[in-house]
Amino acid sequence: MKFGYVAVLGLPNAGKSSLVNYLVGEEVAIVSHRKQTTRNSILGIKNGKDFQIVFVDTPGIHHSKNNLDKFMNKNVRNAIAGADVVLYLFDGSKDMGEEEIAYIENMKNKCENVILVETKADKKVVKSPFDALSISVVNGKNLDKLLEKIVKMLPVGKPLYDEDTYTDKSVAFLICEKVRGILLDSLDKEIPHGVAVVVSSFKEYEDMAKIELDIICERDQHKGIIIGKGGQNLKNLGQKTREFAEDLLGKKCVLKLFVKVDKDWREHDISTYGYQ
Ligand SMILES: Nc1nc2c(ncn2[C@@H]2O[C@H](COP(=O)(O)OP(=O)(O)OP(=O)(O)O)[C@@H](O)[C@H]2O)c(=O)[nH]1
Ligand SMILES: [Mg+2]
Repeated sequence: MKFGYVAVLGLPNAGKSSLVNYLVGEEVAIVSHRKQTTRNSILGIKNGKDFQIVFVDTPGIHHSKNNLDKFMNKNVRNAIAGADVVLYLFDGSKDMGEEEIAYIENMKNKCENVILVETKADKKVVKSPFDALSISVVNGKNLDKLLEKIVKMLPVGKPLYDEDTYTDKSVAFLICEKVRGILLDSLDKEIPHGVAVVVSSFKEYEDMAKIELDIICERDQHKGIIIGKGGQNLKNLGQKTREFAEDLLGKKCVLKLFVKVDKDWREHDISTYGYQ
């Protein structure tokens, strides 16, 4: 039996969460066309006949010209240190910047257990400066091969999680993230990045659940947009979220959404509103 941790790294929007969801077979992390969708490191667990892989989906690497090295020395080294295998993902559908080239070279020199992965092979138009495994979650290209490669590199070990577990995150977290994901895809740029979503009440019964969520945004105007004309946006959001929650819990859900304004929520302790 093989068991190990696989850190999934790359720039924002590289396709990290999409890959983890695909391999795990569940919506563990939200995906959007916007950069910096993922805010927390999220575990996605994949079970095979003779292996268990714990993927660590990370927030996109955010570097500026000046702090590249600093970043390299701190965050990534930490992430790499805890991992048996590191996947570095880069977007195969666009040209790679010099910074990223330097970054990858640096990483290749510093650790041996890196697999370079070129994403979005289905819309590849540019030649990559690195020899990498080219994958696509749209047409499934090379995903079996990637999995095989990972398993080969994992140490022998016992699984840590039982077979039914596919993430370390709570149901509440997954539902809150779903709301954020829908907002990221449907609203103007700045608004969803200024939104936090928490569960303020969660009551689960044998055959149904009652869930209340607070959507906290930074401005009155944003609240109006999230709610929409005649409450239409909020209604659509509620419907999609309810379907997701019902699917997740396998039972009927009654869902209520409340939009609140707190212009400094980032500075506050949002657990006063609820939890994830
Ligand atoms: N065509 C195509 N699009 C993809 C593929 N993989 C991911 N995408 C798209 O790329 C965008 C970013 O995907 P994410 O999985 O959210 O990227 P991420 O690396 O997790 O991004 P952050 O969380 O912001 O760091 C989304 O619009 C995805 O649908 C792929 O194989 N092919
Ligand atoms: Mg992500």
